[in-house]
Amino acid sequence: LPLFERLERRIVDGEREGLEADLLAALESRPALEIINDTLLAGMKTVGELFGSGQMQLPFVLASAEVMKAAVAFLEPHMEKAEDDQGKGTIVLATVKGDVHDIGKNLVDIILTNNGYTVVNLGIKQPISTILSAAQEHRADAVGMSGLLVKSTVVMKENLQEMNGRGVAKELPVLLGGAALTRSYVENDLSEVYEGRVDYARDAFEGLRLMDATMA
Ligand code: B1M
Repeated sequence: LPLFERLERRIVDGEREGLEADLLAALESRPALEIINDTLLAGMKTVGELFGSGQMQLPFVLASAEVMKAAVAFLEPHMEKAEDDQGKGTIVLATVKGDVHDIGKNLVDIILTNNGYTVVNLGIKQPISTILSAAQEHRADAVGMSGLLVKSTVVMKENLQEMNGRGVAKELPVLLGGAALTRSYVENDLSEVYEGRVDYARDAFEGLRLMDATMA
């Protein structure tokens, strides 16, 4: 297979051996971010489709996710950083309670960090109490929550209600993302619930644009 097709295939097949050599070769003709967006994420999309239609079993999905993570970790030092653009603000980022999916969240971390934000990445399965403690401790300017399961969309709603109850909504804008969310659910339903600002980001770049807008 040609290089980029082979790289995409590696994600689908969970094939780690020789990954770094292929990524190095890919970097000769494309920037790291483009490799992630156009090639690696295309592979993850196929994984999602195969899993969703019952053609791929969970251990293989896990293997694909591991290769994806290894590839992103390898590419990260090769990404462009906005050096003169530091100190734009602090965001606490987490995957919500009950949800282990973190590839998208970690991409958001990388994009925001490379563009001047301080990101406090709490990891997966984080209850709102932990998220809010971290926000307070780090004097965060915003909270970002990721979740890929349908039930995570309910958790996000409960989290926003909890934030209202604690009286922190006005000072903590919230950024939400993850495959189970829709723009209309966030912009209509959740905006009604939350007493502060809540935005939906389709991908990590929209997350960056929204953070820039929030901090402006
Ligand atoms: Co699971 N999984 N999974 N999974 N998994 C999904 C989400 C699923 C849609 C697959 C399917 O059925 N087609 C399905 C959910 C169905 C539903 O809820 N209705 C599902 C399921 C069912 C499950 C389990 C329940 C399976 C089981 O155990 N029987 C289980 C859940 C465990 C749990 O959470 N409690 C499970 C487990 C796993 C693995 C561990 C094997 C693995 C995750 C490994 C990991 O993350 N470390 C995994 C994977 C890999 C997937 C799919 C195939 C791929 C997810 C992914 O990484 N995509 C996924 C299929 C799919 O999403 N369609 C699936 C790439 C990633 C970059 O995309 O995270 O969406 P994503 O991020 C995007 C945007 O959404 C956005 O930016 C990114 C792009 O730039 N974004 C944000 C995300 N977060 C953001 C936050 C922001 C802003 C933007 O601001 C804060």
